Amino acid sequence: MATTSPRDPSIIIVGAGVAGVATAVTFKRAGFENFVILEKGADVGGVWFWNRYPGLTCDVPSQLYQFGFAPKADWSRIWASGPEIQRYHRDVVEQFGLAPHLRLDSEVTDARFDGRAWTVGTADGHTRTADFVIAATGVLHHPFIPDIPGLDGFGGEVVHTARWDDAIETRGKRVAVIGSGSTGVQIVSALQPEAAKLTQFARTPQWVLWAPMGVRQPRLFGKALAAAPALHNLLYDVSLWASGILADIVLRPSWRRRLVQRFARWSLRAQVRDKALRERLTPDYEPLCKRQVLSGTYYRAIRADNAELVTERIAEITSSGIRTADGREHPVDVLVLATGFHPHNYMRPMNLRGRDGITIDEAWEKGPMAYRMTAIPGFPNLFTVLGPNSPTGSISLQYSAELTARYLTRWLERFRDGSVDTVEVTEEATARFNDEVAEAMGPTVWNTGCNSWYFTDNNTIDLWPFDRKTMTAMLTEPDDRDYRVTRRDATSDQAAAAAPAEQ
Ligand code: NA7
Repeated sequence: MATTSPRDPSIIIVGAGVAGVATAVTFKRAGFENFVILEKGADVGGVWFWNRYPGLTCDVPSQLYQFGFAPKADWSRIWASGPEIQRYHRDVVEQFGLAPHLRLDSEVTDARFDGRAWTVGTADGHTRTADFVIAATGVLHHPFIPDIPGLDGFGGEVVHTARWDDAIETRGKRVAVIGSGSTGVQIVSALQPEAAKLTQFARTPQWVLWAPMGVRQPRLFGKALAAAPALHNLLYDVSLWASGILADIVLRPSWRRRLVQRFARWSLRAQVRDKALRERLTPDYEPLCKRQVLSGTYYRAIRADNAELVTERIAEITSSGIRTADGREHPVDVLVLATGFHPHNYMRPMNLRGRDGITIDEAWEKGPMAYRMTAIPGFPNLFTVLGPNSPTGSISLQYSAELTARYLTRWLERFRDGSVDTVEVTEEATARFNDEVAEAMGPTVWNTGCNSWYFTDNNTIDLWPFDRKTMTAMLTEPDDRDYRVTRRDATSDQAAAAAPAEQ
């Protein structure tokens, strides 16, 4: 741990996934080293640590799904596998010297602001204090277990994809997969070839855009990028720019959107000739409305002789299988829940108490909200990275996390130079930002009449409805008018000089 000056802000970063690692490296590079990263898992990587199901692949090309500060030339595939991405996070932690800051198996259970600093407790009974808390707790990390009658009494193996157990044998077994999102599609493709029978229970069909997800990145290409870092940086910048086209497609109706939607319809028509099956695979909403699923193998898998698509509603789970509403029994040995997550929990169920004891549940009574994804009224010196309204459906998450972290260093700098002790976003600025978000959501494809995990219980869409340029403009320099800043007088400054984060 680096030595600290009296005004060196002590920081607790919660989470060592994409957001936490981006934040830690950004802070370190900006000269803030007095931080500790608390991670509840046994390793870094966040979703890439927790998710290990067969077939796990990132649906963003690897040359874009990486940190701007840590370009990786030698990805083995154009769309990297989960394990390779997790290894990448471990390598980045190593490369940027984050290991001494990292506390694994440290789940934060509560955090309380006392008017001056934060006290953060972990499940192992440890308590730490810090000037700032950064909640980099991610979005898709609390598995959603459906409330289906009889689930508890099932006699075979049950596993949620986000808690995969390598000991589970699916080869030669009758496997049922519930769910048809990205995960359901990937795991059906992976398990079908060796299962005795693969039955997928799809409550809502999804558009599946054809993409050659298994294609390898040519070795020579990786070598060329490694040999020419300038070229590699250029490729990254071009990829970021090109991803702006995707943002434009989802944000506004245009011929570009229609073209992609036609491609989605073609993907189904071209790969599923059987009219009856095609009909059951055809969604009744626009392509791109839900999180778009990509696959080059799914339709082949579900057409296979040992596969069956069941669109009938599940009535109950029995001790030996699944009974659908039409009274049919589907015998099952292994039941796979590809049923997604509670995506709007963020740092909850952490017991988070801000100014005057306000809890995060009280602050988020009307759903999770944060000014520009990062600041919450009532919670001074606490910021989220990839918090509410993060661009999970449009802009690079790594770009967004790094940008947000750099923005936060502005406050850390002002804390260090003594011009700020506590900083809290105002209610007005947050409400204004939320109004802008609500208005901008209007023409987005997410708002065209489907039910997706993007929607909160309050029927708002928890995504970023602006382009990358707007995001960059919003998160470059804090606007003082949107914040309430306090500064203790010089005497108390000296008395209460920031304590380094307890290790
Ligand atoms: P998703 O996209 O939230 O998909 C969950 C799936 O589970 C979806 O098909 C749901 O059907 C289905 N589901 C949930 N509850 C039930 C019940 N009770 N009965 C039947 N089916 C159910 O999660 P994923 O893990 O696939 O993907 C999450 C993200 O990870 C993905 O978007 C990428 O960003 C990466 P529904 O559509 O609600 O009818």
